Amino acid sequence: MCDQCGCATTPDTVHVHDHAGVVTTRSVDAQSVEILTGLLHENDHVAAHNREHLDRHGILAVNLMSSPGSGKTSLLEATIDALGDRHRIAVIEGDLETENDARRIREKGVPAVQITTGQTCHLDAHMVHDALHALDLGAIDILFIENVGNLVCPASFDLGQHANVTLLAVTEGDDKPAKYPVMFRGSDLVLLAKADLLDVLDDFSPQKAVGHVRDLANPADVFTVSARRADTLVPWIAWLEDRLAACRGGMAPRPRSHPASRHSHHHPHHAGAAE
Ligand SMILES: Nc1nc2c(ncn2[C@@H]2O[C@H](COP(=O)(O)OP(=O)(O)OP(=O)(O)O)[C@@H](O)[C@H]2O)c(=O)[nH]1
Ligand SMILES: [Zn+2]
Ligand SMILES: [Zn+2]
Ligand SMILES: [Zn+2]
Repeated sequence: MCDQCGCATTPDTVHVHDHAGVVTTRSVDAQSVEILTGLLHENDHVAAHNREHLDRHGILAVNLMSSPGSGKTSLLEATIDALGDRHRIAVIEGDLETENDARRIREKGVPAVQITTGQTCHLDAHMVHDALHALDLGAIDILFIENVGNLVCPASFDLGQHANVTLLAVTEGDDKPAKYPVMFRGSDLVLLAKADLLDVLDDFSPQKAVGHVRDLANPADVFTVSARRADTLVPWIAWLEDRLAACRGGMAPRPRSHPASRHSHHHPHHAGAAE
């Protein structure tokens, strides 16, 4: 059983994400664990370098994560409508394929860099570094990094962000924090998304969702939002502006999941399975 992706594995294989986005399968032995640990170590170094770039420019960088289709891009579109007049926003979009999300953001008049990861199920610090150099950092106040839709792997790769924000759509069930503890334990904010659907999804309990986050010893705020109702975004916008003020004051926050906790990250997987 894979300790990260949750899928069944043969016990003797491990897949290695390298920073070019290539996934290879190797036997689990001392050497491959060493290679994997080394790659994650290198990722953390690049992430720290990214954070230096961002801090130098007083930019707030938010890593947005969720399952596929939970509403990350829709929330960004609504956030740009709510905040775009007051602050300069830019977006890095991560998807396996297509430029669709970056196109949606650009239609709002906001710069967006699309990263297509191909086989890789998460963004890493090298990909984000390349994207940072494609942006004008002097012209950005808030940078959103929309990670690949996946509740597992993105939790293990530091990108240089200041905060982790995880969406949990009310269509997904309120037990997701219990099932995907690494991601929800490392979240600085949890957004219960698509809240306009709560009336018809009577089995989703926001209180239970909050309880599952607390069970992970995470005191993070949990807000209920709908991309379709601007009034629901007020606490989210205030949360962003608080952290932006901290970045500008030289007190940039650090994300909850610290790189040190990831150095033993092993990522066993199906032999030869597509990721
Ligand atoms: N009712 C409702 N639907 C929403 C809301 N937000 C997003 N959706 C719908 O959910 C679907 C997926 O939304 P996206 O914003 O593309 O989701 P995503 O998380 O960016 O998806 P990936 O990038 O593919 O992981 C679309 O059909 C949206 O219209 C919301 O607040 N309410
Ligand atoms: Zn998206
Ligand atoms: Zn650089
Ligand atoms: Zn994986």
